[in-house]
Amino acid sequence: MIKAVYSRFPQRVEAARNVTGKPLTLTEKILYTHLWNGEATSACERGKSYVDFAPDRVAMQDATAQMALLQFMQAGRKKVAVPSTVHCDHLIQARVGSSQDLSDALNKNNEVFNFLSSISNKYGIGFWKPGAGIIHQVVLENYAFPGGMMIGTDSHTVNAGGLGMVAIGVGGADAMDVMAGMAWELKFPKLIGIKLTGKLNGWCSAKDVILKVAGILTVKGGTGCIVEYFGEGAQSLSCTGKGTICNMGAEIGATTSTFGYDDSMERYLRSTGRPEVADLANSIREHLTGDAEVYANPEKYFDQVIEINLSELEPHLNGPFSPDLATPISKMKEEAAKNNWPTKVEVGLIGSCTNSSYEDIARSASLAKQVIAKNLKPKAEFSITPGSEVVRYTIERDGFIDTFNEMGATVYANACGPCIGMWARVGAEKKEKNTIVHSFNRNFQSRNDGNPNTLAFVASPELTTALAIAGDLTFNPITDTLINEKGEQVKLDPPSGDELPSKGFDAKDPGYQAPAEDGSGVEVNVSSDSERLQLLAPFSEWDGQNITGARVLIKAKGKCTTDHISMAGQWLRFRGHLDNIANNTLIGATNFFNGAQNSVKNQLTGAYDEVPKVQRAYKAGGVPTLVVGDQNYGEGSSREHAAMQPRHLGVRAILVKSFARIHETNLKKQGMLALTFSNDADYDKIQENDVVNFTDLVSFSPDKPLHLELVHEDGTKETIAVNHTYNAQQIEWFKAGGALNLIRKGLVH
Ligand code: MIC
Ligand code: SF4
Repeated sequence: MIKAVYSRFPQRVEAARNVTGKPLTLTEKILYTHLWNGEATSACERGKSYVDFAPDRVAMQDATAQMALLQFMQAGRKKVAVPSTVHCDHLIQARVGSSQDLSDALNKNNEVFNFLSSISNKYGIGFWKPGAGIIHQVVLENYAFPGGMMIGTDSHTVNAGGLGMVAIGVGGADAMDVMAGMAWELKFPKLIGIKLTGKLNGWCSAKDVILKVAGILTVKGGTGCIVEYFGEGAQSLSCTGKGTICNMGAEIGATTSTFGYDDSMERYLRSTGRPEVADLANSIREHLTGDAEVYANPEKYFDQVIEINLSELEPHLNGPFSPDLATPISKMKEEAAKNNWPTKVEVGLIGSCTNSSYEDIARSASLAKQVIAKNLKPKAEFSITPGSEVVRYTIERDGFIDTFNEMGATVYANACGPCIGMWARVGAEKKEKNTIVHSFNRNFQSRNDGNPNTLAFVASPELTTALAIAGDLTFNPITDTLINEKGEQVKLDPPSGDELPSKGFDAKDPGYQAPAEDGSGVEVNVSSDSERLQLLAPFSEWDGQNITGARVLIKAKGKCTTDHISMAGQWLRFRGHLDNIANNTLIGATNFFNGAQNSVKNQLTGAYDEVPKVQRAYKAGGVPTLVVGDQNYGEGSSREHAAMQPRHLGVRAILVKSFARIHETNLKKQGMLALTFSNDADYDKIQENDVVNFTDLVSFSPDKPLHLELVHEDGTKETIAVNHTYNAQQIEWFKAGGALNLIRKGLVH
C-alpha cells in the first residue's frame, strides 16, 4: 500500500502545484495526493470547499470500535476496503498493577473483547489484544508512514503526525464509510504554520512546545485548521517528540498536525523495524516535506504563523480543568497562590498515548535514579502507564522499570488507564480538593478519578517526575533545591536519556492477531440480553415537517466537552450498548438555570429530575427537544456516543455558540440538527420554560440560515436566526434519519 501511495505521490504533487499555481505546504501535498477523484483538477478553497478524500488506513480503539463496527455490520460488506486495525486499550482499569489489572480486565470485558476479536477476524481487520498497548503508540510503531493519510476513531489519532502523516480523529460513522470503500469528506482545512527555531535544552521537552502552543491558541484556536511545524527546531526534535506535539494538537481543536519527513523519522522507522519504509520515503524525500519557498516565506502561504524559539522555552504546567491554561513553572508559585490551588502534589502519573516513548521513559528514569543517589524520598505517589508492550518490554530490559520500582512506583498495564478515568484511585469518592500532575493530554473536570475536585495539571513526563519527587506543584527544578533524608540541600540534575534504545526495540509478544484470510464463515454473536452490546436499530426519518412545540432539555452553561455529554470512566463498559449508555447523557453538563449538574426541569410535570430521565419522559410523551450550549460544544473526544445518545433519546437539535469539529460531524452523520446562533448573544434569550418552533425547516438548504420562534412563558414571542454548515449531501443524511440509513437502503455505495 505504501509503495502504491509513493508511486503516485510526485505526479499528484505536481498536479496540485499546477492547479494552485504556487509552492505547497506539506499538508497540501498530503491532502491533494489523497483526493478521492485522483489527480487534482481544481484548487480547493481552504475553510470552504467540502472535499472527498481516500485515506490509506483506519484505526479504531475498543471503546469506539464497538459502535463503528456495529454500524459497519449494517453496511453489507464482506471485508474492509482499506487496511484497518482495532486496539484494546481503553477498557483496562488501573488498580494495583499491570498483570493483575490486565487479567481482571480480560474477565470483566470478555464479551466485548470477544466481539471485537471475532468481528475483526470476520472483516479482515488487524486486532491488537488487550495489553498490546495504546492505539496511537502502536500505530506509530507499526503503521504510520510519512506522507500517508489515516483516520481513526479517537481524537488523538493525530499523534501519527509525528511520523509525517495527516492523521485525523473521526466518529465511527466516518470510519465505517472508509472501511466500506466510500469517500471520506472533510472541509478543506485552513493552515497554521508553526516555525520552531533553536533547540530544546535542560528541563524542556517536546511536551512544553505544545503546552506553550495550547496557551497561545486556546482549546478552540485550531478549529478547522491543520498545524504544520517546520524550521530547524522541528528537525532537532525526535520523532516521538513530534508525536507528542501532534497528539496534543487535539487539545487546541486542530483537525491534525504534522511535520515534514526528516532524519529523526528515518531513525525511528529503522529502529522500529521498518527499514524498507525508510528507504521508500527517502526515494521521494523532497515531496514529503513542504516546499522550500513556503518555509522561507511562511506568512505568504499559511493562514496564520507562530514562531517559537525552543532555546528560550520554559517547562510548563497546564491546568487545572482545561489543557490550555498554560503556566510556565517559574510563575507557578504566584499563580497557585492567586487561584488557591492546593500545592501539595498527591500523585504524579507518566505515560499515556501522549508521552510514553522510550525517550520519555529514559529521561524520567534519569530523575528517578537521582532519588536513590541523592537520598531523596518521593513525596507523592507515582505511576507509569507504558504506551505499548514493545516499549514496556524494552524499558524493562534496559533497567528503567527497576529504577522506577526503587522509587516506589506502580507500573500499570499498557493501556489508557488513569487517562480515561479507568483508575480505581483510593479515596477519590471522598471528593476532596487535591492536586495531581500527569503527562497525559487532557484534564477536564472529573476525567481521571471521577472526583470533580481533583485539579489535574498536564506537564512533560520529566517535570511530572520531578514534581512527584518534590511533592510540590511550585517546585521549579531549574532553580529550587530539595532537602534529602540526611537533611542536606540537593538539586536535581536536568533529565537525560537516549532517543531510541541502543539495543533496539524488542518484545516477546507484541500482542497482534491477524485476521482470517477468508472470514466469511466467522460468526459474530451479539446476545439479545447483553447489557454491553446491542445491535443498532435504524433511527427514524424526518417527517418533512417543521419541528414545533419543542422544549429545551438543558441549556448547558460554560464548558461542555464530550466528557460532560457522555462520560467515560465507569460508563465505558456500555460503549457497545446504545440504550444503556444513554443513561449518562449530559449528566456532567451544568444547567444554566439552576447551576446544578444532572438536574433539569421536566416541563411535563414541573419537577426537576436527572437529564436522561427527563429526556426519556419527553420521548415517551412525543415532545421534541433541543439542547442549548455555549462555545466549542463537544470539544475533546471523537466519541460519537455524544451524538448518538441524544439522538437515540429523541433530542432533535443541538443549538450552540460554536462546535468542535468532530462532534459537529458526528451529529450530522447521525441525523441530528447541529445549529449555531447567528448572533451569540441570542444564547441569553433562551429561557427555561420556552416553547421552540422551527419556522422554515421545510426549506432546509445549504448556506441558508434557519429560524426559530421562541415562545416565552409570559406569552411574548421572538424569532432568532440560526446558522448551519450542512451541504446538500449532509441534508440528505438529516432527511434520511442518519447517513447509515442511506447506506442501508443502498442509496450510497
Ligand atoms: C479520550 O481521550 O477522551 C478518548 C477516550 O480516547 C476519546 C475516545 C473515546 O471517547 O472513546 C478520544 O479522544 O477520542
Ligand atoms: Fe487513551 Fe488517554 Fe490517549 Fe485517549 S488520550 S487514547 S484515553 S491514553
